[in-house]
Amino acid sequence: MTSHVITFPDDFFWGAATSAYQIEGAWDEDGKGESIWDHFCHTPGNIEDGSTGDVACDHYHRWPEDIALMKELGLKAYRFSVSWPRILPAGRGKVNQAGLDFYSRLVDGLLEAGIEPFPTLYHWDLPRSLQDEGGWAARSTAEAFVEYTDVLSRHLGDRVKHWITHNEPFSVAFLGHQIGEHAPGLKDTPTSLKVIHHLLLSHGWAVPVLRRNSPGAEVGITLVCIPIVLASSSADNLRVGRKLDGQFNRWYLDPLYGRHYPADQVAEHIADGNLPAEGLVFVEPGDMEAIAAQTDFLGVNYYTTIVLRDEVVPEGENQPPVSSVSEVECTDMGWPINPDGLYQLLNRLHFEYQPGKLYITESGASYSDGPDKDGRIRDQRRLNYLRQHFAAAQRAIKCGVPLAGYFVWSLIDNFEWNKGYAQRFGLIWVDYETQQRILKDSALWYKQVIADNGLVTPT
Ligand code: IFM
Repeated sequence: MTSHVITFPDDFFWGAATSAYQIEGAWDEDGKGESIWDHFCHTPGNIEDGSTGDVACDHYHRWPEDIALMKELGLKAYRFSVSWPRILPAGRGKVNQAGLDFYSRLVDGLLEAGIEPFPTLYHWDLPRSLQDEGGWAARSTAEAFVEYTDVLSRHLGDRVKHWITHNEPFSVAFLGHQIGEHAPGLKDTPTSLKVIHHLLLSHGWAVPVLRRNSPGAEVGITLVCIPIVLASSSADNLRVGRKLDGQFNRWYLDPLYGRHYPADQVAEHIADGNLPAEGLVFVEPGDMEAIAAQTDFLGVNYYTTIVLRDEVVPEGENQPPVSSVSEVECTDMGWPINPDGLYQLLNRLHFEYQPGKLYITESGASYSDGPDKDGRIRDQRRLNYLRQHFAAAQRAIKCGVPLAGYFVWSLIDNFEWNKGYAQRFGLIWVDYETQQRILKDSALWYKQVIADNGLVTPT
């Protein structure tokens, strides 16, 4: 096999990503309010290994060490999220200065290290008191989000140049409100449709606030996109593929890019009894225009694709309409690996929706490889995953896709939501007993990729 060197644009943001609840710990320190994830994890039976994010990676206390590790890797950018209940413990009203100070120090520390901060405002840890008032199913939560955005961006807006409003509204709606695996643990599709609308609305309302408080900054939103790959063009495949693409992707992309919610999906939801015959009754005048606020970039989280094969289960048989793809290699999450899916996705987003810029705000793989006897972590499978996905991203850039950065999920091993600590996505190993961090082989390789602004890939 031959190999060749591929390179990236000069100003490409090589980064890594985390989120507040997954790494910070200090769940009730310095005036922080309770979040829905604190509550969810403290309720027995919700997390597979019975763990919580109470301590997690103790990043709240160890952030200087973590920034030093980022610097050692040569990261150009770091994506993290801000814990809303650290800033506004009750969701709105009284501001917790200690929370603002924490993120202020973090941002200053990153800038001193030459690392561009990419904060996400909402990565799932809603203040619990807002959930008590209805959570994202209530329009008032979208209003509270704007207040939170204003407080935070007035404080950090002079230094932050890239803002992400939300992380993966799909996961909030689907995992948290349709199948109940994530906080707040609801199983109600009609509610989840309201939740999505209020998440998107709060994004749209937050955009002008960020522009006002952080002049010249880029503003965007992050979606998890799950391409549907059709193994044949049979009528069943096309119909089911279109439906899944509607549920996972178009329901979010279309309104954000001014196309309203997709009509075929609205009709399906009415037919399924998830919406009344009148349709989207929670949409008020002006909402769709607000949601379609002009943004500077689209953040894309990419992990896997869904492959539909011919033997797809017909609708109405009460089974998921997806056949298994056992011959495809999977990560420890059981997610099939498909680098070409990333290439196809980036092209699709560019040609169909034309965002000004794209960032891959998450992409990575869970593998449990730990230290060998010599202390080294030989996570060759993660390294292969990243190599293949970086190459796919570079092919997309060569096709004209305005991809401006790539954030590996995740900087360090962390709390993987309802799976607890068993799943490890980190470039850096965390020993949860001692909080020791060790760079895995993939991290050392990534360091070289960043230094070279490129890599060697098999042809
Ligand atoms: O850990 C999560 C992250 O919080 C959101 N995107 C997917 C990751 C892996 O499941």
